[in-house]
Amino acid sequence: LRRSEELRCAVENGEILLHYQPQKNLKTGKIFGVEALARWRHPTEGMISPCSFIPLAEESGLILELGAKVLELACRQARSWQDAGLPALKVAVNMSARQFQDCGLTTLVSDVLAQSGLSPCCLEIEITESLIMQDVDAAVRSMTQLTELGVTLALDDFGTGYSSLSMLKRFPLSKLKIDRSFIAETPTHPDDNAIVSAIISLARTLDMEVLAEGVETEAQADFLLAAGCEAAQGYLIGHPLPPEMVARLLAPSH
Ligand code: G
Ligand code: G
Ligand code: MN
Ligand code: NA
Repeated sequence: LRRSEELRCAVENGEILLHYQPQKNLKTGKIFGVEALARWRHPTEGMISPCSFIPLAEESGLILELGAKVLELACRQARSWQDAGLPALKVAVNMSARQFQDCGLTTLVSDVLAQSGLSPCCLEIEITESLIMQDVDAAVRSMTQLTELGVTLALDDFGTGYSSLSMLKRFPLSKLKIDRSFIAETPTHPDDNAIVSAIISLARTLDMEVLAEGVETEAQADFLLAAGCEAAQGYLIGHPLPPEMVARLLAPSH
């Protein structure tokens, strides 16, 4: 069986599941969101990382079905946490270029929100710079349609791509996610400190939220707070977790 065929069956058979990485406000200590990260629970090979099957799904075109499945799982899970009485949180879903170029995307998102009963403001869609720079006008159109649904958009891995700063203004983005490669050497490396501080200022100037990825140490968290970035994601706050572990993290008794 070809690997892509195997992946197609995996999507149909429910072998794709999501782990959720918590996002925290460093100032208040509140968990305000989670990023959904796909996993393939292979019957014989165990848990397979998205780094190996997302590219395969993109090449084979299966990313549309896989992406729809991920969206559905994430929205249903977020709604189910709410129904269980847990504090409201936003769920962030990663999107590939192929999904973003699909003219049925807005309808899909709208349908999944309606079917899951999740409020649009509880869904964030993460896109990358390379994705939106492929066709700027088309990206602006798709992004505008999504924001009209009430969904918010975050720019993932910010700083690693090539979008010009003037371009950023054209996109209806709510949030910049600072790539973890810049966070890794803070606060010991002055160049990285300067880059991170500049991104935080840029976000403020453009009236956007900013979140630091890959936060692993207290020293990094302290640096970020001092630099004006309150939102963080990374191993210091939590690893990607199965849904039941997220519920435990969120429960008021925790
Ligand atoms: O946990 P981590 O190894 O979980 O994720 C690796 C990469 O896979 C990340 O860059 C993330 O953006 C990507 N990824 C994870 N889940 C999805 C998904 O559902 N769709 C897409 N397009 N990318 C994903
Ligand atoms: O979409 P994105 O590329 O940002 O996906 C997040 C990826 O980063 C996942 O592979 C996740 O497991 C990984 N990750 C999350 N937090 C940390 C962290 O604190 N340190 C490192 N090195 N990787 C992280
Ligand atoms: Mn992401
Ligand atoms: Na990222």
